[in-house]
Amino acid sequence: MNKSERFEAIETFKNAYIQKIEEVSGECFSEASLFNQYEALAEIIMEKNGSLWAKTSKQYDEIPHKRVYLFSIEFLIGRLLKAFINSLEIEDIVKTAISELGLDYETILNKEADPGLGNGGLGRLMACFLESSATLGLPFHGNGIHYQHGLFEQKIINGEQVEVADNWLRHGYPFEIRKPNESVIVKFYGDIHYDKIDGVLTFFYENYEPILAVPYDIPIKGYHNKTVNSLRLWSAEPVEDFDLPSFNQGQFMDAVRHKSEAEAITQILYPNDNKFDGKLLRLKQEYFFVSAGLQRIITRYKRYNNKCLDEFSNKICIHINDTHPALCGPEMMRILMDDEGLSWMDAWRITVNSLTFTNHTVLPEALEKWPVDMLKLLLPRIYMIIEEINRQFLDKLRIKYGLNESEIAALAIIQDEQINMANLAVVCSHSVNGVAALHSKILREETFRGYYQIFPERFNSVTNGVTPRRFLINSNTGLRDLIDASIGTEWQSDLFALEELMKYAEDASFMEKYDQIKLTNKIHLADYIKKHNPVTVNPNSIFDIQVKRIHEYKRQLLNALHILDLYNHLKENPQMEIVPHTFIFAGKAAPGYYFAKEIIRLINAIADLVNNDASIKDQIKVVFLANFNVTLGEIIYPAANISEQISTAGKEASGTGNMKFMMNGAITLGTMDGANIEIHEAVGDENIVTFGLSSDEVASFEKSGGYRSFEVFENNARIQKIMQQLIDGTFGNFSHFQSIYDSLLLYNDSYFVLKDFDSYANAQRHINDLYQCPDQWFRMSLSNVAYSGLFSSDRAILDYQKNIWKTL
Ligand code: CRA
Repeated sequence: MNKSERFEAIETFKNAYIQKIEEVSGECFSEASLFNQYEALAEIIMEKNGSLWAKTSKQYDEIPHKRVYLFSIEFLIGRLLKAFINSLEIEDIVKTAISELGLDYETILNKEADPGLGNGGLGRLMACFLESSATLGLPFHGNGIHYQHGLFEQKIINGEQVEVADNWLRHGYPFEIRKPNESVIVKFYGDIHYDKIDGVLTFFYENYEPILAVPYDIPIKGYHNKTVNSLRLWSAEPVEDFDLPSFNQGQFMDAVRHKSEAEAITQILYPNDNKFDGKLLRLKQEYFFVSAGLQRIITRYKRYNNKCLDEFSNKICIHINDTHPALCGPEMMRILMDDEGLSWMDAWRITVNSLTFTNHTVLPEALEKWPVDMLKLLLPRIYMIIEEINRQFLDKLRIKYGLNESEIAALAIIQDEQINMANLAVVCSHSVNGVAALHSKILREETFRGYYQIFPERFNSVTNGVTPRRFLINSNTGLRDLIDASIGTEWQSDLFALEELMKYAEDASFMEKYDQIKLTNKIHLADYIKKHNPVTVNPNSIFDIQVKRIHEYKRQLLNALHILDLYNHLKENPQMEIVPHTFIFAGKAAPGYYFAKEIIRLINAIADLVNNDASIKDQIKVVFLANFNVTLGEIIYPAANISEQISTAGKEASGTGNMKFMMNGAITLGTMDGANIEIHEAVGDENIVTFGLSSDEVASFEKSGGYRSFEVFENNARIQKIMQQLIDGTFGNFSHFQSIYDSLLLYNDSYFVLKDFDSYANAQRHINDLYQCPDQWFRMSLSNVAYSGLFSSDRAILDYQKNIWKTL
């Protein structure tokens, strides 16, 4: 764009914007509120998306490629306005126009709600996958739930987590389009009768409760291209708003009861990460979006394929994201047989050939197992189908594979009057994958060992990835501009090209600019901290950051106890000097997870103690930032020096925060777990700091009933001191941490916190030394950026295409 074209574009935008502000507010431009300014900008951008959206759908219909539908109970998409503006390549025009109108671009963007329609890594991964697919121009759509309330907002009051309902739709959401004419009915409860009609067994489903599923579509815009895909979220509504007969009989409460019961299904996201809690309403949610999504996909497919389903699995792939949508198997069977009249055999062939499944966890407490009675009552026809899938599968194990009864029992879908959803998903899909190399190995050798023996060809592995657009290009603009100026812009769509940065590893002027950018990002985060917490942090200190859900296996406790130990050290050695450290935490605990909440309380108690003790001369500061979400992450990742990835080895399937930090030049301090192992391989031993037990060591301790934490305690005076401090009034007379103390000592420390303590403390000391060699530190940091190509979700999507969906 030359100078006069640019000028023209800015003027045109200004006029359109002024007009739009007046349209949305009914006020003249100067009177309109900040929210009106945001609404108007969102509308203009949605109009631009809209025409590309329509064109993309038309193109997909004309040149029919295999389509992939990603079924997931969570999609954590983050704010969209800035991402849209950047992907449309109009940021410069919009920013300049807005500032020339005397308004503030960033403040306007901050009016957008951050839709919290997911708990953590799993939901955010799906959002990255959607963005990458659109950027790669692939027909790939999401299918999920339109939660009225997303993940709770976290407040920290007196050091404790307090949950506040999230009402992201309060002021409306400008990026969704409601499509009532594409609604479908989902049926719950009722009775099944069957009859032979003309020799064919036919099922009748009666007395069911119909719920209306209404889709809301959100555009997923590709970066710097014209592709716009869809994320379809289903909302539950009553088939009829109001039960008029009850109302007429004066039963006013009954008349509205049906409405609120229906709406309850999509009212709220369950706030658990990596934990199954077995509630009936959750089962309703799972079936609801599975059934609505599949019905619509099959109807649409028939419309474009002469009503014939033979080729369905060559043209459609339904991807089951963890087990929450595992009812896709039986539901697809139901639709194909009961609604479409196919035989069991034909329906089964199409179902298995269409479905693929990703497992995201091996934690036993996360594995979904629904009681048979609950499923039978809520979904009687689906239960019948699961029973039959199970019966046929077990017969096959007996006859074809010659397994004995105990081997068969281990692979059954129905076990101890429960439906094992992971087993159901494996049996109904033609591909099963883990999300990092170690995790996939554990799936093959442990979790799904028996399945791997009979279906080795079904097993795959795809290491997770994150989108560099959201987590580097749009959120670390300083680094983006430096990279662009140094190696061109190709890396933005091929992240492997970042390797070229290594040619600057010895370049002093590059290093100076690079370090300056990190400092600017740290100042930005320090300002945020100052606004939200009663502490001032030093931007020249090491920013050592752990942000993720609070979970015992992620071991925020190890980090916190080490800080307490470091503090003790400084107190005992007043002459000692370390590189100043700022330890930053953020993350939500599930509301019912008492222990995780205690960990938050402990971190805040340590922060109080350390931050207010002048004797340690500001050498360490501790910060817990409230309400971690995608938006806050975008401020945090670019500012990190150290990325804490310290889970008990074998427990973190992959991790994705580790990748976001790495891309922004943070050095991983991690265990050999999940994708840390691949990060280690990518950057080399000298550019990462690892510590702790290996997953094999953890597993072997676990097999022999754990290790003896008390022995570690007895032989380590430093550990004795910090343990004592948990219960001796160090944090105030009424502030004890007995449950933490007990879990580490009485209950044998199931997550190996004390066992790994020394190794972690050594790793921390090593970091302290490394930071004092600026050249080396710079090379380590740059290597992390340069070798992050493997961790782009573009690469992950290409792997899925090639090895799993077979769409390449
Ligand atoms: N909690 C894993 O624990 C992984 C993500 C995405 C998780 C993470 O290690 O990076 O999935 N598992 O694959 C999960 O949600 C139900 O299981 C997660 O986010």
